[in-house]
Amino acid sequence: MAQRSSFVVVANRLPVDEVTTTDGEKQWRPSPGGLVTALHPVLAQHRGTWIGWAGGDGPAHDPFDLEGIHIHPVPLSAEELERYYEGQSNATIWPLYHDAVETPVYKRRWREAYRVVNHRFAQAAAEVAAEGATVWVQDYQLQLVPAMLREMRPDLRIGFFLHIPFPPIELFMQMPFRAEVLRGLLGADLVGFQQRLAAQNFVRLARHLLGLRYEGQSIQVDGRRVKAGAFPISIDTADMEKLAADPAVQARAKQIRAELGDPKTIVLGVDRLDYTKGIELRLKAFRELLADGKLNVGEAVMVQVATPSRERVEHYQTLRVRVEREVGRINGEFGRVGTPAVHYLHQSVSKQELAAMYAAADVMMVTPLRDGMNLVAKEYIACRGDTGGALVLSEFAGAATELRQAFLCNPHDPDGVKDALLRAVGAERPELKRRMRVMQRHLRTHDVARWAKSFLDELAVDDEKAGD
Ligand code: ADQ
Repeated sequence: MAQRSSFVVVANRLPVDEVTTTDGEKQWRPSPGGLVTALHPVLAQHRGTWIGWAGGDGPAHDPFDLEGIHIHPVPLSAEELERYYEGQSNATIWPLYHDAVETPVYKRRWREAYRVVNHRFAQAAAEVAAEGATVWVQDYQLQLVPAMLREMRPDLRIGFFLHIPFPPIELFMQMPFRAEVLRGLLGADLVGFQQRLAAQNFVRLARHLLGLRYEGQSIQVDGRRVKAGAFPISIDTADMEKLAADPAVQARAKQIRAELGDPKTIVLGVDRLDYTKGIELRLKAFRELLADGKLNVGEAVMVQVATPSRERVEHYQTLRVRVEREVGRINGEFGRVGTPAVHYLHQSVSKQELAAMYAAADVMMVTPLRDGMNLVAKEYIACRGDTGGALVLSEFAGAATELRQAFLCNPHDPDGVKDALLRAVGAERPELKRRMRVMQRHLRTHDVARWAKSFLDELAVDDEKAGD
């Protein structure tokens, strides 16, 4: 019989990776991420369980304990990976929820696989959750889980958090099994979003599509009350500040600048290679400023680190071709021997190297066309203990609601992006310091632990029992 937990996290991915040691033995290693850092104390305190996919398409692994967390793997077959994960999650829902900046693809067999896999996750949660337990379901891959789980286990307190945007009604209505997805989410007691606007989209959609009544952010469903709310996610600010202050990281930052030829301005981009992140438009802005003579090669250099992502999904393959063509074009036109205009890394880098890059960069460009939050923007701010550096930030990133002192821009307006970049490059030190300080103060109080706590506190409030 499975271990029963009073706190259960259900996410597509487990916070662990299976690695093969030098003597060929397989081992589990924690894969650190913001979510697990934030939830670890709660999980450890409640002998909590994390349900998720362990990577790969092999048979199910037995549950095990790692660093105080009970890990409960859910298997996916190769076909399910293609249909549920790459298909329905990343070629249908991901683009649709990001303003359809790429055209969403709708396929019946993907939806079917999504249902089957969501049911498997719900069943796993129903098995491991203790009587009256709290279950927190994460993100767009698992939107049907709350309703499925409620059906199996009406005694549970169920929360759901969406890490990506929730689209306006007109867009959501495109989706063939829209009502099923909405009902899936309404199985939760609390549905959390990154932004207030997303929560509003959700309650309005409930009325529009299912004729449900709502008051404020609270929807009436089958005699229950489902609350919606904004819970902007964040980073482990203290940890990031500490990492950036490490002398080895600071030394590496200096070394990076020297390796780049000691330019006046280092412009940095760090993203998953994803079409929502606005990598192309940022490269184009840089190219046009070089062409206009407003920036000069040698004085200004751009570094773009793009982590390989979802490489079997077609949208991502064509994006890679376009980005690499643009980098080649800029370097071909403006580079000199030994002095390229753009350094492009299609790789994942370590947290230390990332912190050193943030510390070295004079201008950080975060220019998504649409982004739930964007943690890169917050990480950059936390790494600027020297209060130097400038953040150019898209108004369409959730982070823009909080980081008002960034150089904000509309990523759909190329001249606006160029203008924000130039203002960031030209800003004087006292101005940069003023902006940076305000944002750093905000992030010190609004970190990822606060995010998790505020969601879980709200989830624990039972309005029906409170009798209002
Ligand atoms: P993502 O779309 O993955 O997350 P983001 O929030 O920027 O986007 O997080 C990316 C993370 O990956 C950051 O912690 C960053 O440091 C790391 N990373 C990026 N490139 C890297 C590289 N080359 N090497 C190593 N690490 C790299 C989704 C939503 C976001 C939301 C988060 C959390 O799309 O909007 O902020 O979830 O809710």
